[in-house]
Parts: sequence; C-alpha cells; structure tokens
Amino acid sequence: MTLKLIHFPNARSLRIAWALAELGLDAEIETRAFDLSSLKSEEYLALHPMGKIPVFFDGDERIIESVAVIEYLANKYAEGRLTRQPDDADYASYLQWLHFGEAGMGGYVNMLIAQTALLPEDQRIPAMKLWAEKETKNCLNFIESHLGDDGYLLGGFSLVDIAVGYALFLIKITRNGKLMGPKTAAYFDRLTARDGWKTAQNHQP
Ligand SMILES: N[C@@H](CCC(=O)N[C@@H](CS)C(=O)NCC(=O)O)C(=O)O
Repeated sequence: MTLKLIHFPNARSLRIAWALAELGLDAEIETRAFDLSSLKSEEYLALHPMGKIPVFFDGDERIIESVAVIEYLANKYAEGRLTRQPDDADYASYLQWLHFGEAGMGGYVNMLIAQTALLPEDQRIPAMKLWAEKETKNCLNFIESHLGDDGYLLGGFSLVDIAVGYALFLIKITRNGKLMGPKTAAYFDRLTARDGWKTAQNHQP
C-alpha cells in the first residue's frame, strides 16, 4: 500500500493524521502551511479539484472526505480496529456518531467559525452568529447528554471520538469552548491527552 496524506495543521486532515496514529498505520504525511490562497493554486487543484482539505491517496485512489478516509483506513488496513460492524450491538450508535461529527455538526461549526473568527468583523452578520451559536449549542447539548463522567462516546475509544473530537477542537480553537457543557469539556481534555492526538499535532510544516 502507498498511503499519502496532504496535511494542513488544524484542518480536517488532522482527523486522518490522528486516525493513522491511533491505528498504528504508516503513511507519507506531507504537511503544508495553512494558507487559503494556496488551495486554489493550479498545483493544489490538481490534487484536490475543489481546492479543499483534506486530500488523501491510496495509490491511484483519491478520497476527499475526512470521515470517509478514517473509516476506509480502519476497515481496509487495520482489521476494523476502532470501528463497529453490523453484528455489534452498538453499530447503530457508531454510525450515528461517526456521521454526526461532520454531517451533523460540520455545517453549524463552519458557520460559527466564519462568524466569530474567519470573516473580517465588518463582514460578520449578527443574526447568523446567533443562529450558528444556537445550533452548535444544540449539537453540544446532545453530546453532553450522552457522555458519562469518563470514557468515550461508545464503550471504548473509537473512530467516532475522532470524528466528533475534531469538531470540538474547531469549537475550542475559535474560542467558542464556553458553549461546551462540563462533561464535553472534560471529554475533549481526555481526547487531547491521548498519544495519538499528540502525534498528529506534531506534524508541522
Ligand atoms: N466534509 C469535508 C469538509 C472539508 C472542509 O470544509 N475543509 C476545510 C478545512 S478544515 C477547507 O477546505 N476550507 C478551505 C475552503 O473552504 O476554502 C471533510 O470532512 O473532509
């Protein structure tokens, strides 16, 4: 296998670098500086036609969805470690949380980032900021109600913690961590104390 990740620190490629570390898989990780204009360069568009992050290669195969990549890696190269399969009792829960991290939360979190950090202040729209905060809080309340005082979203650490944990990371680094309940904040601290997270964060340009 020839696995290659184009990684940009703090971007969604972090999910993949984190999964590679947790699964103990070898891959070439080419880390680039996060510069939005570089994503629309001819060179980068040849790698990712939409000019987005991430882009991951397995030989000639290209995948551009972060949660799809981590599930691909676990099932194809790690005997399904950190996943659940249809016969497992928590399979439905696994699928729900795996997709919730990006499909369920991503849109609201993106809008929150845009309205609180990314856009210049004079381009922010107060009503959109309020809406993004309300919807992100709704997602965070759902997570909070599911967590115990220790452990992870399923019985043990799994890919769902990488999917959801990265969304929490985005909320945290844009200084919106105050929206998290106490159990979610503690859960985020548990996730970022893991060796796999630290290894992924060590990939710098
Ligand atoms: N659903 C995609 C989302 C990809 C995405 O929005 N990536 C962001 C970075 S985290 C990006 O490319 N932003 C730059 C842009 O939109 O121009 C995934 O999970 O991989």
